[in-house]
Amino acid sequence: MSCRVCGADSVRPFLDLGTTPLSDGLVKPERLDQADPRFALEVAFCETCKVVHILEDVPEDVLFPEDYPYFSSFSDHLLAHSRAHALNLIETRKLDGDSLVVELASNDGYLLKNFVEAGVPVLGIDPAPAQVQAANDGGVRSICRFFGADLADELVADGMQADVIIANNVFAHVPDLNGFAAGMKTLLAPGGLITIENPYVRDLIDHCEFDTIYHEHLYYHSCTGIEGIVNRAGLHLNHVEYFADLHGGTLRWHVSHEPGRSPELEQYLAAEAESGLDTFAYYEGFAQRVAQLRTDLLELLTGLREKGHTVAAYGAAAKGSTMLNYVGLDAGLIDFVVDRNVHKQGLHMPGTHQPILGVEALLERQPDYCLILAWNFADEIVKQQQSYLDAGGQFVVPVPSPRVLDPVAS
Ligand code: DWN
Ligand code: ZN
Repeated sequence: MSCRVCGADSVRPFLDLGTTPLSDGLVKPERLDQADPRFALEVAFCETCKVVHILEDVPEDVLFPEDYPYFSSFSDHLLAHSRAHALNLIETRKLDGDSLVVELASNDGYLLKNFVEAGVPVLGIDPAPAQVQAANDGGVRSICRFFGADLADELVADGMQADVIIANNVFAHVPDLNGFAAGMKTLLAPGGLITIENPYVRDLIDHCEFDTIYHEHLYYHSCTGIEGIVNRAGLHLNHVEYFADLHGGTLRWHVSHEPGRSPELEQYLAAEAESGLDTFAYYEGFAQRVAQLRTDLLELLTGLREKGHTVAAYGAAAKGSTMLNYVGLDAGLIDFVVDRNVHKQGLHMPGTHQPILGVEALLERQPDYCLILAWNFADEIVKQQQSYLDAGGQFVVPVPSPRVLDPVAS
């Protein structure tokens, strides 16, 4: 089987999550009686370029349809993280009215708005129409396109070159990563900086975050893998930062036209070689651990139901769909899901079809237990839901191992 990144015939599957519905394919009420489209979801490791990726190719227009439901601005923590990044770039890169910041997968302008407020020209690029509309309505100049080598050539031909390119949570989503990286090389001005942010594959494996595997996420990245991809495009990986509290563990890679590795990056690369993250052995036992988590979570929730307790869930997250479908948490176990994103309310979870309600339903219906599907924001969510806890509700977190949160410690 040849690798989608480097073309080598050295791809070894290590986890099969079965045929699953698309994680952001939330179901409209009028379509509940129809079967949800399902696709194989199998993950593999390439022994040549060290990139972890899924084997199935779902067409981009199916993955990111007109009504793609994910809007970045529904997490305060993510907004704060993004603002800190923008303000740091403005200062360290000495950005001003003559600069240009381009964000690839800019969503609803959640991050670029910080540059606009500082008078720094921006361009957002995102394929989701509603998110691009929301960004433009908010004063963040955005275009509705998939980024790649062709669009980069168009932008440069129009006289654009970016002093900063930001690519957050998109380097996992792009089928043609090499073309995407080549486009970055073309678009980046001399002396410019690219920052790429994605969850760290080490944390996915170490903390059993298997639910972050879904069809939108074609790739699961390490420093070793990223360096190979950017080098292939004539770019250089220079530095890396780690954020433990974002999406279950996120790295921010710094890339430019110039070679040179920071001590932090040298440490990460050495640690990946030391731990064997760049070998198949690191991934071999993962499937068994995922199967064990499924057993444990099913036992925990079934046990609660058998005692007559009611159970709901918080966060109609893409990862939540993988969790519900792989573990088999159907509507008989989880009654409903609540979510702050108004674009998701009124729809149903893919495959298991629980209704997605506004967060107020948690207090109105006061389920005994609530499984946090958006566990990566558990702190933010629990803090908000003190009234639910005060009324006797309890939260369950599924990873790294299923457990009921101590209401007092929450
Ligand atoms: O790459 C991606 C990651 C970064 O974000 C995209 N494929 C889509 C998305 O994946 P996700 O849907 O798993 O992301 P979230 O942001 O973990 O989903 C959180 C869900 O929880 C959202 O639907 C919003 C909701 N939420 C909420 O209802 N109340 C979130 C917070 C913080 C809250 O307080
Ligand atoms: Zn490869």
